Amino acid sequence: MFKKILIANRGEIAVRIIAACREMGITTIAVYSDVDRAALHVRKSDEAYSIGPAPAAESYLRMDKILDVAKHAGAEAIHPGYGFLSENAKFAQACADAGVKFIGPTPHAMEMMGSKTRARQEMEKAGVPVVPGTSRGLVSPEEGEEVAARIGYPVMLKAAAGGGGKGMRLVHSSEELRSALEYAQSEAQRSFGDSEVYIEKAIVNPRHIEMQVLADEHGNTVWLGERECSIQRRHQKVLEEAPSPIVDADMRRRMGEVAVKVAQAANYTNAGTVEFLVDEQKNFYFLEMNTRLQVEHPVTELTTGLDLVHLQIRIAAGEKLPFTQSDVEMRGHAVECRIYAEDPDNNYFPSPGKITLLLEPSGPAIRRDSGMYEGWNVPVDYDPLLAKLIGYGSDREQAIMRLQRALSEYFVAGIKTNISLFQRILGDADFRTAKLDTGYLDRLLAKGNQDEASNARDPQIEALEMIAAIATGMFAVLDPASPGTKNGSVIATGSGPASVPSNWKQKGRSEALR
Ligand code: MV4
Repeated sequence: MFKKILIANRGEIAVRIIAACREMGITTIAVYSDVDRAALHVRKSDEAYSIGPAPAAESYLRMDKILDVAKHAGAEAIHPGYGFLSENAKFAQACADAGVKFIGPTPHAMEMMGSKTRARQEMEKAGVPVVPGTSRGLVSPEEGEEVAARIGYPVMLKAAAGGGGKGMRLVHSSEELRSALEYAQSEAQRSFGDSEVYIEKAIVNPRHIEMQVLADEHGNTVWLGERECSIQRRHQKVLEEAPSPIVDADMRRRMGEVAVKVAQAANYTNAGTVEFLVDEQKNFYFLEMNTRLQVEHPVTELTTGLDLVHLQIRIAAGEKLPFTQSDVEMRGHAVECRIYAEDPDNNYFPSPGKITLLLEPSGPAIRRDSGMYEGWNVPVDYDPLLAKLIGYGSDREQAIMRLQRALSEYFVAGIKTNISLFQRILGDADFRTAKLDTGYLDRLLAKGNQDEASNARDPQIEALEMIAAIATGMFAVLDPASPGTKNGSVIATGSGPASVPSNWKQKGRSEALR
């Protein structure tokens, strides 16, 4: 087993990986940019090295600097986390060349999945269901029109080098196709330096469901169940759950077996995720494979009882998978909320700044993976994901109930967060009945805006109510017997004198408040 691992990442995922290393007795090496000098992953690691200025291109994306640190500090392996260099085949190759183990798949597997047309070709060959369409770049608008006429409109134009929705165009009719293709090709060229665009039949109101796989370096591959990831906004996932409420045991096994086939066709090793689009008839189609540990991996950990980071490290160290497919048991339900530093009242715009007060939930079946602490300054330079709050239960209802309770206890001051959004989602009738597809969140937010418009309130009256509430709280702190308290604790309204059932309790609380 490795003695020392470098974590080429920051935030909650770096903290998560450090925790796994600590459990395994592995020394951790953090890297940080100038604005992350005091970040939580730096404070939690055994050693930490500066790698440059705030912009990721000058720090967390600098392969040379990270490999220099690895050599200097004696790291035997590098965990890339997600984002940054995690799906960069050149980095995986540079690690191999430097004699440092990259904790992830081979450069070859990463390259195959990096090109969407190449991946489609390989998957068709392997007998994996893909969305009807072409597996090569379109050479002319005429070819596009021909294929579209055959598979039927609407169609989707996609960049071969894309993923995550960039360079993607929905086309409803042949009249739109020529200009849409030109647009998609030029956007693909601008974004990826590669203008290759292919065509697929558009799946209407799809769900996004993905399957976790794990493969060791001895030819053993297993699937670990699916995650429902349809709740997203602008290709950014917001809430994920395992299992998917629409997947039954038979569909799960079929999806799992297809995912294993995908992994084997790519000679895949380590942890990976096979993404599927699922149509309204529950047909599923291979979309792409993510060659990294994903943000939402905790819901799979909670429902399988496995530790994916431990297993990634053991696989990278050359160990065999310590279990077989028939040993994998899925139990209960887990729901994850991604807590972002963004302002719900300002179109979910990033909201960096200092965290002045932080009260964090815990309790039965609540997991919190966090990269923040009170007093920390959230930088503007990176993804605004602060933490993930995950609720587990024996069924979906219990997981949701626990999550609602925990969310009500979460208090972050100094910056804006999207915590309020989750109370809306978890209380929403369509969410409760699992009427989900990739358009769900946009519909919910549109509904909310209507409600807000019809319930428009006078901001001056709102401000006065706020002042009154703060004043009540202050009186409570200064004088536990004030009308604003009951048994020494603050109550919501300040009407009438508080009863005093127990004097010693009140004294104790007033002491504690000093
Ligand atoms: C699609 C699709 C409908 N039909 N492909 C968006 C991101 C990229 N990875 C694939 N995406 C889609 N591909 C066909 N043939 C709808 C989407 C899509 C989507 C997929 C997953 C999660 C969220 C999404 C939001 C909008 C569109």
